[in-house]
Amino acid sequence: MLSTNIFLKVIDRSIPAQIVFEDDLVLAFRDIHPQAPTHILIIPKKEIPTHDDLTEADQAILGRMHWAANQIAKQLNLTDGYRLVINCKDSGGQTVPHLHMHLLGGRNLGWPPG
Ligand code: IU
Repeated sequence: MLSTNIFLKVIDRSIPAQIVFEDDLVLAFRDIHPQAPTHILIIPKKEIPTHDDLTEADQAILGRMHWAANQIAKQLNLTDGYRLVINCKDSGGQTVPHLHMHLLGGRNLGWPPG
């Protein structure tokens, strides 16, 4: 079940977050319940609830989210590799209704995911 959109409060700075990257389209911050030594969430500043809600006009945002992941991985020295994950809606394990990409690294990640 999707909860309320707490990430809007991270964007407007009404709740604190450890921000590691920001530009005009995206914001990235440390996950409060990290699943790996490095666990970052990369979100669009535009309100997009889920991956399923993307439109053709959002392609630049998606591209920027991946570019941010590339830059953050370098910034945080994830030289051995990392994983990018987008959970979509209830069956995909999404709990916060604002599109977000997980960047996980710093340990060997198992496959398949749970
Ligand atoms: P999910 O893909 O929707 O399941 O991921 C949501 C993530 O948001 C999850 O890893 C939470 O730990 C994380 N998170 C957070 O970093 N800060 C918050 O205030 C809340 C959730 I609520």
